[in-house]
Amino acid sequence: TNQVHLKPEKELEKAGLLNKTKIAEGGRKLRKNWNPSWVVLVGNSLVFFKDPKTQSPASWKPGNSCPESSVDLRGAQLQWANDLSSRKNVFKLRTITGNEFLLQSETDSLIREWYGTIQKVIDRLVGP
Ligand code: I3P
Repeated sequence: TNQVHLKPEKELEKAGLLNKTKIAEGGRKLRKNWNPSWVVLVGNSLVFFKDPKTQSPASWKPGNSCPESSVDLRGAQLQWANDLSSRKNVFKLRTITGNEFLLQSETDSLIREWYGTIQKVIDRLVGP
């Protein structure tokens, strides 16, 4: 039958501003390009939006908030990565497809919260 599967309401876990750079795509190393990004943790995904402060006023129209990219956290790996940057408070997120991101904040407590919350979601997706 053509039954419609209604997804349960996705739980918004966390949202905030972090510095982000992608350092690998499918296992291939990329040149770093740090940018502020609105990061939203919702359901099984980490969704990145461009920092509104860096966008033109034209992009402020309601509903015009198309995510820049999104990451499936199933099978993803998280690790502190202060060795991969001259910045402080850096962790690396590696997806199952071999995409790697560094996320960073100047605020110690904030980055620890993000690390903990993302790790919790990754663990939940693995199951007991
Ligand atoms: C990179 C840029 C990055 C820096 C990176 C540099 O230079 O300065 O900010 O990473 O260091 O290579 P360019 O703009 O010329 O590409 P961090 O800020 O994270 O230290 P790296 O090569 O040691 O990663």
